[in-house]
Amino acid sequence: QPKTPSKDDSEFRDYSHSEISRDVATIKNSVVMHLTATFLRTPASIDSAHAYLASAFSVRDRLLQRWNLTNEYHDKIGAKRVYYMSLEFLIGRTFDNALLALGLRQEYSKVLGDVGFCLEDIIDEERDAALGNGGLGRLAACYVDSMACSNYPGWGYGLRYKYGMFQQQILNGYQVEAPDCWLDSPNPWEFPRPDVTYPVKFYGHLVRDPHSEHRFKWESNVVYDAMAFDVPVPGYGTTNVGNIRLWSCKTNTLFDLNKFNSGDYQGATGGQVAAQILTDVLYPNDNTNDGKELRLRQEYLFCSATMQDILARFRKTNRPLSELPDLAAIQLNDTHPTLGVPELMRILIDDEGLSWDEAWDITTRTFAFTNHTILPEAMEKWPVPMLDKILPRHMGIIYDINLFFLQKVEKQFPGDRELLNKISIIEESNPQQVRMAFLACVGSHKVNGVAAIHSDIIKQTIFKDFVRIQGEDKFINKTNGVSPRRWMNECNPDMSDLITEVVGDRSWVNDLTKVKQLEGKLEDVNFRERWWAAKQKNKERLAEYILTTTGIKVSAHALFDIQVKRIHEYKRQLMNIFSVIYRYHLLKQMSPEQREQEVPRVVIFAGKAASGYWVAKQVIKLINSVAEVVNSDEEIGDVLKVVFIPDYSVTAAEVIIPASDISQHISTAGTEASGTSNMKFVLNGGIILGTVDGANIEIGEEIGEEQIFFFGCLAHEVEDFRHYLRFNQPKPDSALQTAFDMIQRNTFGDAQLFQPLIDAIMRGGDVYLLSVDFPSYIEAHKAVEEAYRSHDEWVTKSILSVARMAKFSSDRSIQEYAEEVWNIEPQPVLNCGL
Ligand code: RUG
Repeated sequence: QPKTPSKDDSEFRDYSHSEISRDVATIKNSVVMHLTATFLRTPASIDSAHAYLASAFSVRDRLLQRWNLTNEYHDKIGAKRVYYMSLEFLIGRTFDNALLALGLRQEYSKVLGDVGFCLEDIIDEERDAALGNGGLGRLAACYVDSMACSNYPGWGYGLRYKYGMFQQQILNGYQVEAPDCWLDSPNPWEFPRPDVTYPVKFYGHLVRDPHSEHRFKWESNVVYDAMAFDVPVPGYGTTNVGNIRLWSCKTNTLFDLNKFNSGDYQGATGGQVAAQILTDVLYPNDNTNDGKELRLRQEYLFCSATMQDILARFRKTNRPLSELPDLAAIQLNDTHPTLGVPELMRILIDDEGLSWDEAWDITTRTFAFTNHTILPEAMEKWPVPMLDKILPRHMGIIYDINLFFLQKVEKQFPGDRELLNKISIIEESNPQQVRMAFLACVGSHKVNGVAAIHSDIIKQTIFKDFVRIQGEDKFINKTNGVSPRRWMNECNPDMSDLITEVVGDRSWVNDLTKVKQLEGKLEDVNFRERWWAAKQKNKERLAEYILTTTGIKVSAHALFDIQVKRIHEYKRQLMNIFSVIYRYHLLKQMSPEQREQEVPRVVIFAGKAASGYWVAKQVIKLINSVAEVVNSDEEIGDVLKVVFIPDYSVTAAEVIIPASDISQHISTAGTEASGTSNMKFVLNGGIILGTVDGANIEIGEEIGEEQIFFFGCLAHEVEDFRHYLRFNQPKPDSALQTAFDMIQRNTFGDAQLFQPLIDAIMRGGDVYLLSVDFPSYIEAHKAVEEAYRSHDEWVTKSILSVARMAKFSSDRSIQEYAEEVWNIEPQPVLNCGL
């Protein structure tokens, strides 16, 4: 047991509360100190990798001091905290973000410049923390950023995967996956907390408590230790620093010395290997659930450690457990952390001795749930036998939750057996399955979708009966948002400087409503030119990036037409590449003089396909095959270029997004819950070509529909089209037919490779309605071209769009969650007087 000081701690406290000096000399001193004392280098043997590490550690010192202060303060005032539980945090890089947040960019630039380094090169030494697949994980990272910047006491909870999102290489046009060993070099942005470790049990058997109907003792000798790593989240322009606590499976206690001593060396480490694998790998699935046992065990390790940690913090307040919801709000980011519900019930009943009703009341007042999709393949369901084997106590609790819920519904709607079947948490399939979305819904006091259309759809589909049973008020909308810090100020410095000039200072970074002032600059010719020049510079930066990553030379004067996101059938990259093929066909029909008149275009794709998703991988191959033919066609030259940028990541996005003229968000209506890159593109002065889906709709409402190129069928029409196509052959228009014909004539290599993609449309019912939307898609492309020709019209659209995008700051989303779901208040640490 560690000892506490016997004297007053003020002696140390004074030192810990005075800010570390921020002048260049002190910074230089601390960089050199880390270089020598942390990394055993001398200034004579410094390289850019160590310059980065030493600088990052010196910035970290400044952050950790504030981090401590923030947590100490929030503890002291007994602030209610929100805990954002997410199996994914797609953080990206932290160094530049932290420098900007602390206002120390210039100082570090000077310190590094003094030894001949350029800050931008040093920033490039950092590896992304890619602990997420796409939108869902990046949203979680934006949300903790907003909590910190808006001074909300909030923590993220997640897993510290040893291997993050895989690295994508393109070989012979195909995606090849390589492990992302991001922890191979020291990570300045995590802080190991061996003192914060919890045991997590698996398997075993139950012993009923003779004195209580609901209480059990769960006995098992399969116990793993989850150890915390804290990742500080810098708040821009505030002393508050947020935290993401990531769990890693600790293995050293599992080393079997007896086996080792008897010569069984493999057996000695067997337990360690089994434990280690739990937090080794991020499942690379976006919008799919592949039902693997290891994933279930990951989810439980995460939930159990998190619940134990939240309760440990709560216990320190000495308040009764019934007050937990007054000090803690837990948000479930999708169904992945839903086991937190039965885990909290288990602890409250079995360990704390509460009655079922007391425990259920606390649990449902604490949890809230965000749904991010209605795609059937993404819906998490766990086979009852699997859950029962791995987590026997939780299976029992889930049965009871279901039983009491169904009993209540039976009272409300007597005799409606069909209703009970439909809403039961246990699906009567063979084997039975636990429907995690229903468990999350029943265990939470609020359920939200992530854009207005999506929140409406879930109320009409998966949660329709729950709305009837539990009331309209429980089901709300919280439209997603993105952080203006990363997605404007950091990634687009020139545009940000222009906005700062108009606003008068950089305060818009924390209050995006101020960008409205840009509207006053619409008629200012000089401003418009500078706006365009900033975009042009971003395009040149991307052209350079394309050259280094793909070897393809593109003209920065062409229209940059970008679709970057996970490769998925519903996102319809296939429709995009079909339209590129058709464009290529048209260009080939033209005379050189006619081609001269065309708007030159670079069509840019990037995105990863889940490793087991064959169709998505064939789409990547098709894009690369088309690129190869088009890019080497001398007749076509710069009029059309096609690029697939490998290994899409947060850092790549920061280069790609600011450079767009047009970006495509073209999911079949009703399938993309929200989308968040659509927001990022518009916030960087790009125009959207999109369907009437997800957040595109609200973006259109905010910035004016004239600023968006909408096309395609509407969500309410989709079912009828699908129904028709189930029984009738699609009728591709001549443009789509032309694209099919070109593929089938082996224009892009062996047609056999791509025939299944065409078959999915022509014989597979065209589930994503490519044949339905293609004609209006081609028309929309023509409208884009016309608008782009009129330079003035385009610049107006671009400025107006940014000016009207305030709603899509994640600060707005977080404020809404704080007020309507979490009931928490901002608690700025500044002048806290600790
Ligand atoms: O597909 C959705 C996006 O539409 C959304 O913007 C994002 C954040 O809300 O979440 C994505 N998502 C949904 N990723 N995985 C899922 C289902 O697990």
